[in-house]
Amino acid sequence: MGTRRFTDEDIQLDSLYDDLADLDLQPLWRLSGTLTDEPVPRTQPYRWRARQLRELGERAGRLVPIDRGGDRRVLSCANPGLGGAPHATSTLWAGLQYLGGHEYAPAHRHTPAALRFVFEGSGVWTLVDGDPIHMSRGDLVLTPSWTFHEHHNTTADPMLWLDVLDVPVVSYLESIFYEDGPSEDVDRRTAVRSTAEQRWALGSGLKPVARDLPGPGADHSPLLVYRWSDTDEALRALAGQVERDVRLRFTDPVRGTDVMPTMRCEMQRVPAGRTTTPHRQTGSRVGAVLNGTGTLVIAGREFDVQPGDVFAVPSWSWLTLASGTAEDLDVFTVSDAPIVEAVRLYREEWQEEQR
Ligand code: 1HN
Repeated sequence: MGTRRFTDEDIQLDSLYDDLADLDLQPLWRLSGTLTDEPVPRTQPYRWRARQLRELGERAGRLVPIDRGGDRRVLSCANPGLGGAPHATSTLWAGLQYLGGHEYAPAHRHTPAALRFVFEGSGVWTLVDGDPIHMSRGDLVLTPSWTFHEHHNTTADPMLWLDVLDVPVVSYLESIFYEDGPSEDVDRRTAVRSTAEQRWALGSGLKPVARDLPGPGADHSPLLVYRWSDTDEALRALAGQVERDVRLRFTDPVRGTDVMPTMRCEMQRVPAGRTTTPHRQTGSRVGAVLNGTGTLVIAGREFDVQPGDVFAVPSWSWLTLASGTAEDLDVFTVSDAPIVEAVRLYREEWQEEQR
């Protein structure tokens, strides 16, 4: 397919457009929509329901084996604004992974970075470059760019988690690399506590200073898992000190930066019966509800939410979260903010007058 052919009633101009098209050139003076007053995202506000994700995950579990080639049983969230791409937003891939009892997903690595946020179950270990990390509900597990990772379920119960990757960005940059693990054999090691936690989850602002321990490495947080019990405790501690909602950012324990160069992870708690101040930021986000029910308003569209729901927030779209009256609403979000900040395009705004 050639480039777009512009036309004009003026014969000479029309002939110019013809020649331009032949040479794959386009006249800027006829191109509109390149520079908009504000971002006009293709990503649509959207919500995938937990009940449907779980039911379909289970069905896939019965029908689709995990083999080399397929490798992972993931239902990818395809935002209807993105022309059929299996992307949740313009920059983020999100999907529900279903690993049945005693199943395993073999080792591989790729340049897109990934993270897991656990919805259900507690029988899976993810090995990240050989370090066995136990996963349970509410945990955040990192598999940074180019780290080998594999999952194995030691129990008879299925496990479900949300995968979020920076695939759309790495793909856009035409920088995807992939490699199978060194062995077809599954590494079924487990550990009570990962090596990463033993070294880097010392708490109280402490970090190890030892010549014979490897340093943290520059590319991502050396801590590869953030436990729900710690997140919950921190949310509780802060809840009494703020007026409305509490938001925590997951950070590299050594540098205080985002957990990975491309993705920012946060957990927000909206106390029962409260509504957050409308907020918007450049760059897109994927969210997941861990606890509670409520209503989200994304760019004027309203979505009721339940635990396990996944949603997409387009760039520069107002987002308001309202919790139900019975329970606090806990929402995990992933954004592309580290990239947007790195290229100095980050803007955010609160709609204070709605207080
Ligand atoms: C991947 O490697 C995993 O390792 C999950 O669990 C989801 C989605 C796109 C590309 C690679 C995994 C993925 C993925």
